[in-house]
Amino acid sequence: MSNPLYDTLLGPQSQSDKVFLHLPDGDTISYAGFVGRVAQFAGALRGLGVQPGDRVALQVEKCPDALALIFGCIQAGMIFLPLNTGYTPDEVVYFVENSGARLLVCDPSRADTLAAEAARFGAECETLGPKGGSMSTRADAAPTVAAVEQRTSNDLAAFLYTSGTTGRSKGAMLSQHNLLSNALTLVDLWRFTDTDVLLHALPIFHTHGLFVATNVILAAGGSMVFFPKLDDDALINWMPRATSLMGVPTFYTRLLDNPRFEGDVARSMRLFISGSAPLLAETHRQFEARTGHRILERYGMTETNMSTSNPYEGDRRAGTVGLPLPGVEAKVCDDTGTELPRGEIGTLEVRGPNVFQGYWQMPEKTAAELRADGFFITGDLAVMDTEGYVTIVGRGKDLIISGGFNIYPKEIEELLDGQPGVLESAVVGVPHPDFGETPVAVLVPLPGEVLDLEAVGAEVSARLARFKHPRHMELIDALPRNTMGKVQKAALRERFAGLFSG
Ligand code: MLC
Ligand code: AMP
Repeated sequence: MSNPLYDTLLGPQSQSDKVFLHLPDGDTISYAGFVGRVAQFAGALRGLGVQPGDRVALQVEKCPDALALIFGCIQAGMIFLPLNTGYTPDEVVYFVENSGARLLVCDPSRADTLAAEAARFGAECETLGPKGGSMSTRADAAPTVAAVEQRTSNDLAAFLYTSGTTGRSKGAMLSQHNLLSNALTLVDLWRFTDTDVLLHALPIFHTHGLFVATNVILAAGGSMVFFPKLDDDALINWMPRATSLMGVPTFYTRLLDNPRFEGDVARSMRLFISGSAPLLAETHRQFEARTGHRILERYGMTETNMSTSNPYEGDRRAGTVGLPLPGVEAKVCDDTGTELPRGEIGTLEVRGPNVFQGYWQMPEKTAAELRADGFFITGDLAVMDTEGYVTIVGRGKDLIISGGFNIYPKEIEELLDGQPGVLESAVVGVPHPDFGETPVAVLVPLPGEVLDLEAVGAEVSARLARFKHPRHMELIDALPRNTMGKVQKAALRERFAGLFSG
């Protein structure tokens, strides 16, 4: 029997007393303890009748049991779908329906709203939170040893939903091999070992916190300090006992803004990694001046895991995302997929064992982004220099990244356009000192209508996760358009450029 992800990430340490998780209150969970808890969740899932290959959707707060449930899915051969805890019930129900999930595990506070909705689509609902829930109770009653379901490298391990510039979110299908090959490459490239202690303050529903941070630590046999969320003071308190940090750029700007982040607080650290959004070269420089450490920036996507990274040894170049990972090909292309000469700007395409298997039940969307020869069209505009260093210079896709969360303007515009009294709208990303970018909306009222922006805001709050809410909404007589009738978003971006960072 084999299950490559389970065997590689959990198998070697299953009897070990070594600490896997340090919890901020001082408690610890050993590898053996974690593996036992994972087995209990595998047993609980099986007890509910969930079968190998079934989808399990999770919208749960970050806590050790949430992580054990995810690995319980791996042990029992189920496909897990981790969901942003900020999503509204409307958003969650879409994922349950689209994925055909057999089970939804949500926070106990949400069960009343979500259970009936999930049932409409044939999914059962269980609960789990930092203080327990029905799923944890089921796990408590299950044995700490359980069979490991046979899986091959090509079997699917996870669906990660990602929005697009058109239509609803798509489930990116990730195989065991996608996840495992990337984790092993990163362990090697970034020199992770069993002596590493990673400060883990990222959410565990995205590629960064789950597949990069957690899988790398498990594959290396290291430990992590498992914070429920980013708290820069807590990071600073733990830093002298840690070796590494992975974060989005907001982590680094918040650390730099904290007067306690000084002196030799980072003395035991060997590596600071940034990704998921552009790190300003200025932040890179300030961080080096303060700590002596050059942040290692890397680049990835939900569909590809990690694709490029600055080197561990060698030149970490501020403003670049480094070189293609070993085993990953990256090229800068024109619209037809023809590679452009070095130094020219085009769309970045990547191919390798990291690239996903396609979008769940959306063959036409898969075909539009994944070429027949295996290259994935990232939609990011990039330039590659003669040494192979890649710089992301912009986005071909209409996307805003706020504090590492992706926001597709189209989704907000569709909601705004549907509000009473709205003729049309446009949403653009503008610079924000904390989140990097944040959405701003302009709305054109129907002729003769008086628009109530407060009512529009209330509808946005009810329907969309908080991080997607425009931080500013403004009425406008007409959208700026070019002669072809296309909305000139660049003009709007310019108009609001100084709104938060003036
Ligand atoms: C929280 N809020 C956000 C937000 N995060 N708003 C916009 N953008 C965000 N990213 C909201 C909260 O709901 C709150 O609303 C208010 O903003 C302030 O909250 P906060 O307490 O300051 O936020 P905090 O919890 O500190 O979160 C900020 C953050 C967090 C940046 C630390 O968002 C975060 O951990 N981001 C990481 C995302 C991530 O992991 N991305 C990886 C994607 S994978 P209110 O109403 O209460 O004021 C990927 C591939 C790759 O991209 O390459 O890695
Ligand atoms: P997601 O779909 O949430 O995985 O987000 C992936 C997107 O984040 C990429 O397509 C890029 O636009 C962006 N991204 C990730 N890492 C970086 C980085 N280091 N620099 C710039 N953009 C990044």
